[in-house]
This record gives sequence, C-alpha cells and structure tokens, in this order.
Amino acid sequence: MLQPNIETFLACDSAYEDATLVIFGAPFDSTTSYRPGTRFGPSAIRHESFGIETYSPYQDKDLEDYAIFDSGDLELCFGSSELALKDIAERAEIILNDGKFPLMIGGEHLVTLGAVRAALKKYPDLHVIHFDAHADLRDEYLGVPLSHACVLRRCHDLVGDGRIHQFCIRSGEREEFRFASQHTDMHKFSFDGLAETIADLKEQNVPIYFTIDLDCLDPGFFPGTGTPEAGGVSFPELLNAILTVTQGNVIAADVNELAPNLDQSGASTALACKITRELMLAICSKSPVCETTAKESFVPGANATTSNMSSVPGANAATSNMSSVPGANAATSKKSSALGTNEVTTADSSATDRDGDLFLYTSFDFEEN
Ligand SMILES: [Mn+2]
Repeated sequence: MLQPNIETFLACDSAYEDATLVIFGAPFDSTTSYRPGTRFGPSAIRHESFGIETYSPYQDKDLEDYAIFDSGDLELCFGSSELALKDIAERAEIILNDGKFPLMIGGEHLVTLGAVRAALKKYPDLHVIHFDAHADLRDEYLGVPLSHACVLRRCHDLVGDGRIHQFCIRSGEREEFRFASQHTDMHKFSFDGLAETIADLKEQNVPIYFTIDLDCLDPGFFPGTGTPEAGGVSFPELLNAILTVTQGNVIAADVNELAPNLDQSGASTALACKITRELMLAICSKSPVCETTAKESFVPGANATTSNMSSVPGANAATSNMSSVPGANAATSKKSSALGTNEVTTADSSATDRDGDLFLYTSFDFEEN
C-alpha cells in the first residue's frame, strides 16, 4: 500500500486522540542576536531521530511503549515576533486544554514565551525551570522587548518574583545578574541546588514549565548553537538534571537553540535529538499529565535503573574533585535523598569511565508518581 511521506520524530506516530504527549516544532529565529539557524532545529532533530534507537538504556524505557503525537512544525511569521508567539501560544493551548503534554522544539529561545503564556492560562501558579548559559533577563535588546535575550525577563513579567529557577547561567550583563539576585532563583555555572529546588516544588505541588536552552551544554559537546559560551555542562550532567526535573510536576516543556547549520559534523544535532528522546521518555513515564500514556506492554514501577542522577555513567566523572572550578562538580550528584522518592536498594555493578576512574553504577527502586 502506498503511503504519503510524512516524517515524524521516531516512533511518535500515535493518533492525536490517543496521545498524552504532543510534540511540535517552532522554527523561528528572527530575534537571534548573533549566528542564525535555529529555524532549522526542529526538522533537523526530527530527521536525525531515524539515526537513533527508540530504546533508552539510561532509563530502560522505549518510545514504542508510549503514545506520542508529532504535530509537525508551525508555519511562523518571521517578520513578526508577536504573531509567531500568538501562533505558538495557540498550539500549546490546544494541547493543554485537551489534557495533553505539549513539548515544543525550537527555534530560538523567544518561542518559550508563547508556550509559557498558554501554560499560565491553565496553571496560574506556574513555576519555570530554566537551563541556559545565558540569563536572558535583559529588559530589552537593541530596543525591542521581544528578543531571545529577554525571554526570561518577559516570563518574569508574567509570573513574578521567586518563580523562575535558573541553572548553568554563566553569561549576561551585570544588570541581569543584579536583577536575578532580587527577582529570580539563579544558580550559576552548574546544576547545584537543582534537586533541592525540585524537592521543594514537588512538596508545594506546583506546576512546572521546563525550558532547556541547549547552549547550557559546553560548546565542546554542542557547538551547533548561535551564542556558544565556554564552561558548560556535559551530556550526562544534562541528562541527570532532566531526570531530576521530571520528578517534579512538569506540565509543559521545550528544547531550543539548536542551529544545525553551525555544526557541519552533525554531532550537535545528534546530541539534541538524543536529549529530546530522553526528555520525552522521562515526561511520559513521570509527568502527572501523562499518567495514562503507558501502553499495556509497559509495567510502571518495574525497577527503573535510572531515576537517580548518579546512575548516568559519566555524570560523576573525573572532575568531581575540582571544586574550585565552578561547574566542574557534577552538581547533581548525591542529592537524591532530598527528593524523598528514591531509595537505594542495591548496588548492582560498578564500572569504569573512559578516563579509567571508578564510579558506582547503582540500581534504584524508583517509586513512580
Ligand atoms: Mn542561551
């Protein structure tokens, strides 16, 4: 039987009605301040997905076990940020109102504002977890308030003080850091404090919007982005942090700022694609919104080997004793007890990372939400 060539993210081919996670692309980069190209991010990630597996050995979960719908890319007006944000908000609102989880793939970081506007309508007590190299707290950039350099400041306009939690931040104007010290919960350089923050938000049972600017990663791992900043985190550290955040009440999320054209090796796209898979699996298995997603083949609560940050090989790697260098410590290590949900049951194996340093690879009995 001949079929039309419709490309979805790998295994995200459920019907919309059945899906509880819905992904969509926001290919917009009109306010990019330095090197453009993030408009090509969503289609590159989607295409790249056919080069990876549906199964995650980190989480022992498989995309095939969940009902995910890929609604494709929005057709956004490049000449008008406000129109683009309106279209993004409308798409996110439809998904939220249908009781599903929207996962947006950017695009430059400004796209987050559209989705946050929609999420706030349904969840007025929303908190934002923000991973980024940049503070994004400028009040305006080159005379405009709608810029990817201002996106978290615009989110602050909406949610107010103490509800934006920023991690890995290592770049911005002095004024942005001054603003952060008074109005946001900023954690510079690393994921230090993340587990405590999520434990606290979980205890308050507040909804979380989770935005990941991939330039939080070190440009050595992720050069394919418009404004790279040295001194970033590694893939295992980011993955661990994602597994931590998704233990909270996450109701919507985005991954942004991949500019595939700026890394001709394709390594940045491959990383972004894998992070997207891991994020989808973590959301599907943990978000309260997706509780009904699991198909019959998936057994919730079966010993997930991964729910704790220390379980990702390489996350607590050779740098763990370099405490004088900000960000050198795997910030998320050994903080699982703060979440109150993970109990160490067995240490089933140990392993050696590429540098020959021993780290403990443990198995956890994770209590599903
Ligand atoms: Mn950034």
